[in-house]
Amino acid sequence: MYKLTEIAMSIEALNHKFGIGSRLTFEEDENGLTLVKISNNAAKAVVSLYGAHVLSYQPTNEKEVLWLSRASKFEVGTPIRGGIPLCFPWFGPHPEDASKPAHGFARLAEWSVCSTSNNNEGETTLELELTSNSKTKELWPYDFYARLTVTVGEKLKVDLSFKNTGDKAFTTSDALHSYFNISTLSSISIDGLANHTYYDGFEKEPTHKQEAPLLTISKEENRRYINHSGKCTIADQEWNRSIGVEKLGSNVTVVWNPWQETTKTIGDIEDADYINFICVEAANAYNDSVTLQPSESHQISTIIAIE
Ligand code: TA6
Repeated sequence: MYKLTEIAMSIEALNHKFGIGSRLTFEEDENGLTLVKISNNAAKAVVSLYGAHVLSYQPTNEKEVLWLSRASKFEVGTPIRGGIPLCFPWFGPHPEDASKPAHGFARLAEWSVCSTSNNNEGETTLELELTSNSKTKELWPYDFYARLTVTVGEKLKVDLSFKNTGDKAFTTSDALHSYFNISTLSSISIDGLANHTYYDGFEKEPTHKQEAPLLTISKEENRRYINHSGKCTIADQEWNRSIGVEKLGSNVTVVWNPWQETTKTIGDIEDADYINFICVEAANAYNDSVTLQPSESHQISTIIAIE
């Protein structure tokens, strides 16, 4: 188990210092995780301080936008399945040491609150931070400061920024691994990926190119599109809605669904539930990995809205 950072403040102290009336409150869930509940005129959202993990985003009068597995464990040491896991400071397996946690340790760490606010547009913003420490250095020997900014309104904006606070350069890969709630896989198509080249799964070279204007999912997919910085739109016929997924600071887009057989090997997704989500992820990886010299920063963002 990786206990990377301690819970810094009690629920009472968090509400006292950072609560904003009924718009933003802190609660402990039944598993002992600290949740931030945000509710304003435009939307509701839930964020876990464990992992700085957005668990839910629901615009007013809309269905839930993010998918959260009903089989997810909500325990320290295990990543939460669904919502928006943060992959940092590496995406996928560690490049040299497979014993290190997949997708890095950001999703396994307790993050601290640094600010909360409302703006004139009625949006509510939560800022969380994570600083390197002796435990993170056992896994990755660099000094960094990371900040996650979640803004909840008619759109959900999630920005992950990280700075090299040490004296040696480092290279990272990362992702905002968003799981989207859909009626069923056969009802969706994804626009925005045509003519882009992709790695299929873990292949060494990106040998595939998407010719079809729309991507439909009828088997396991694990596509990593390179040189892609544009918008994707997930059209869901049955629910008569589209989810727009825009991004900044990312040139790799990942589309993942494990389909039937692989889902059976994943302990925290019920066998039948793979049809209810699709991952469309903003990433920095491959030719878009990020190298930061001392004092340099990078930001990757995803902007999600029902259209
Ligand atoms: O983004 C796709 C992917 O990297 C897949 O290869 C699959 O493993 C998925 O993420 C989930 O990873 P996780 O470590 O959360 O089980």
